[in-house]
Amino acid sequence: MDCKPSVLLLFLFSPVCQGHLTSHHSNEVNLLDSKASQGELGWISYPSHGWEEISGVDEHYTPIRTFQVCNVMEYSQNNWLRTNWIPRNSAQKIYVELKFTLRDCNSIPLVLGTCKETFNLYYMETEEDQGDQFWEHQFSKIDTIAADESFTQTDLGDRILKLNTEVREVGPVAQKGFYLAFQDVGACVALVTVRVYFKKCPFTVRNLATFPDTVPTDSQALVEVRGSCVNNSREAEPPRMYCSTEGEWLVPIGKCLCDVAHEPRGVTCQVCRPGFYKSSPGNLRCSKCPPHSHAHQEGSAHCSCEKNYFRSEADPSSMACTRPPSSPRNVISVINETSVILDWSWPADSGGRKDVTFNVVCKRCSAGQRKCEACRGAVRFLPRPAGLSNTTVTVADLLAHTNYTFEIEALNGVSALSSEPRQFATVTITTNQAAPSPVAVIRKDRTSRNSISLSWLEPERPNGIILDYEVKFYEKQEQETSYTILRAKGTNVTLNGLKPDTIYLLQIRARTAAGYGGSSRKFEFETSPDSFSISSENSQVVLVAISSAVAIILLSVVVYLLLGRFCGYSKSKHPDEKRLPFGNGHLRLPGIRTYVDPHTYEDPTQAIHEFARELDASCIAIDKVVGAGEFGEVCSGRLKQPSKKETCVAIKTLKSGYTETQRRDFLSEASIMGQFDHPNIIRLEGVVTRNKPVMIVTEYMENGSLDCFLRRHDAQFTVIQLVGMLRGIASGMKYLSDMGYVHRDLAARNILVNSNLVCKVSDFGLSRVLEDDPEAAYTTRGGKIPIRWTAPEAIAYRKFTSASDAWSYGIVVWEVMSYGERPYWEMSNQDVIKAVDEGYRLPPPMDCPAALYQLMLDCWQKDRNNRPKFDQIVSLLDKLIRNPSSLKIIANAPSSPENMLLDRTGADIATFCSMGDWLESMHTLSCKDIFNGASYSSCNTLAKTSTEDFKQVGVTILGPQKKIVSSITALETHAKNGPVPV
Ligand code: ACK
Repeated sequence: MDCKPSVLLLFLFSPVCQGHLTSHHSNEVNLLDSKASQGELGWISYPSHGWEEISGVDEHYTPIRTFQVCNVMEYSQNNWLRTNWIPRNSAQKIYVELKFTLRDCNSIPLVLGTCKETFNLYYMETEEDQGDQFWEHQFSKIDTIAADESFTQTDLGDRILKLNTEVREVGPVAQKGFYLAFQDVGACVALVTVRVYFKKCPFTVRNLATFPDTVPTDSQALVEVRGSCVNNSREAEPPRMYCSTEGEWLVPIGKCLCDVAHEPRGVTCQVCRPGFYKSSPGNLRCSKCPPHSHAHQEGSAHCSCEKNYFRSEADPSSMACTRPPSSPRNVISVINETSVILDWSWPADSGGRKDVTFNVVCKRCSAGQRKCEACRGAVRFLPRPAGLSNTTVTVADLLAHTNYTFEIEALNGVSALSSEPRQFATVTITTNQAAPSPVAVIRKDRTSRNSISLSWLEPERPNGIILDYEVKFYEKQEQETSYTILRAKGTNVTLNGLKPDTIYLLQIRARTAAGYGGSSRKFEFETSPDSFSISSENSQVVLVAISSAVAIILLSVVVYLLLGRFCGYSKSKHPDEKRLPFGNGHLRLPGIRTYVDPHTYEDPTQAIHEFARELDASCIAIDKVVGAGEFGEVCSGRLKQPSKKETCVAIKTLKSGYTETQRRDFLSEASIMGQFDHPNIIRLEGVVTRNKPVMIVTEYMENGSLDCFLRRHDAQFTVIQLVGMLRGIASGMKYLSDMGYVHRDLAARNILVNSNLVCKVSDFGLSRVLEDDPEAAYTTRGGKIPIRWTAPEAIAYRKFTSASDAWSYGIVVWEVMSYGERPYWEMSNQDVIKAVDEGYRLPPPMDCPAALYQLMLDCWQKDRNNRPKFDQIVSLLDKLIRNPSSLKIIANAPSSPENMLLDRTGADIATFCSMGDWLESMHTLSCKDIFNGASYSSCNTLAKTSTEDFKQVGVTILGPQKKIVSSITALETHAKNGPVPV
């Protein structure tokens, strides 16, 4: 056997080998580890000269037991090595890890072709240890094991040991235990270690739940495992996890929460430390006790308040403990006869709370303040005596010349919890002289046909010596239009000279040195019937007849006056009702009057004489110059025509040195105006063409042009008045559009206002369109157009229609509602065109009713067909006037910003970062300075700025303020909705 090869170098481990000797994973449970055995393993070797057990050392020079066989020189090898009985434990599937070396047959010289390079692995399950019995055929083969590596020969002839590691799975195993067996059929192999293990999911804690050691099943199915919450925690959602066949925990679901007064620390829930608390279950850390509270013990759910500090029931445990407020300070009283206004300062210490309120107790005191008693119920507190959130109260109905003490106490949410004595601020006052209270009781003592005797009781509170009583009476029927007043020294009076059988109403009031007291309520008395009077039935008939007649007359007068005085409310005479002289072969539609362009007349003088009356210059007296027009001065004066009343007139003159074209253009306005007859169109009285200066005489409008008028009377009209004016303008425009006349320059400056606030459309002309209007600017196409008032299609391609007039009307509405503000403020015409084209629109003026802003937006529809017609505008405004509550919803109220379209005022608002930038772009630098100093810097702050805020920072000049507020509305809308193009 000397020539028998050996496994050699079995225990010399090269560095390459060391990597294979990995440590076991924590989820592997060993059933057998040959390495762990120090002594003989005692495995059965059959035949006995096959496998032999040898002692060696591992890489750490720890002694280990190994088995080797190397009968390569002999034929028909069948050497078995059987392990001891291995209990299965709870394993369902076992793993066999073999570490071995194997010589490669080429490295063995002189082998006779019997050399093998594999061996076989077997197992056998049994319910119990079978001792030394061994029957080869009872074993089942697991696998043939070949070496990945083997002994190899280097060039130098050295052999290097390669340690192979092979793992095989066996399962399912079901019996109590099993044996492994290794069959060698002629290889040169050394079994260095044999390890048998199974896998498990090891005990773990996830989401504060513990999961026990779990052995996976042999199949691929996951094992669902329910976790248990760690100590001091409770299930928020049942904790679960899955154990995989590889012994890994998967998919943690659910969790546990640490109990009150406990916090998570690592995988446990621990009590809160002293000074900390936790009032609800959860996995947050314990919180530090809030101010004025403490937790001396560990594990506190709440912190207790320090002495004299409290927590109200509604206070959360995270809130600091608080205390009652100190007393109010600096009480001031302002006495007004028998009422007093008390005013005080906030307490120096509000106790750390915001819910401070005040109670006021009234005490009536004797002179010297020695004895005080609670005031009786008659005293009135405004708004109330207790629970005051403001630092003021008015106390009324006190007695005159009386001393009062008021105790003012500040309270907060914890005042009721404190046993400390309460602190008051007191103020003592003495009321003044006061007028007497009203006479409450009047009695009828005697009545006759012509007189009534009455008596009454002195007022409950005379508040001084009553000098006399005033007795006022009148016939009930006359409704106080005429009445009689008597004075009585005492408390009775006889009213003489009354009508028989008539009801009288009567009121009495007492007078002291302090003046008259309040009047009594109205008392009703009736005189005795007159025996000679007509029967009561007849008298009623007569009375009804008389009253009806009077009512009808009154009504007629009122209607007549209204018709004549208010443009907004008046029913205008229909244009067709008065026929004007037409002729000249122009096309007329039957029944519909249309406007005739005077330029279509070959001879313009003919047009003038067709439509305008020639006035005798001697009938006209010029008083003064009121303005300047394109062709000459505008004067006021008087017109006295034969057999007519003298009237005030406006006189437009044509300045001397005019050309024939200028004369024609000047008079064309009269030719146009003369065709119109409507209460809201300026009325032409006539022209003077035969004398010089040539004049156009119109009715006089006392208040001049609307834009200046509104600027002069900023914020002085009610919304209804403004809507009335707009209604008048719309009515005039309806008339013009019905006539087929397109105004082209409708703007507040071209509306005149008379003394009754009636608005009339003026400034008619042809070539004048826009020649004499200072607002008109040349467009790229050469026309001169008042850009800000003009519809986009008229600017772009001179498409002037009644629909473009409607656009201008929308601008007029904006001008009126903003009291003559300049549309688009200081933006350049080019910017206006661009902004409007991009879909942006003027924002609503301040306090503008939403309905009117909607009307503006409708007028500013890009598609002119979608704009309202003037008749629709008139009926809309009529409806608003009839239903004034519809005007109460304000367009610029933040509640309805979605209705508002944007004004970008020439620049992208989003690009302005500060109020300063914005204002700079608006050219209101004086305001900018103010704002910079007042920390109105961010757009957000700006958007929240109210008119009140502006007042505070000193922007009180109405122009810029309005401008800014409008811009703010735009900003606000922008901030909320982003830009909203139409
Ligand atoms: O705003 P105003 O005072 O009103 O200034 C202008 C100025 O003449 C130039 O147009 C005034 N004006 C024009 N027509 C009339 C009129 N019919 N009645 C009173 N003022 C008028 C206008």
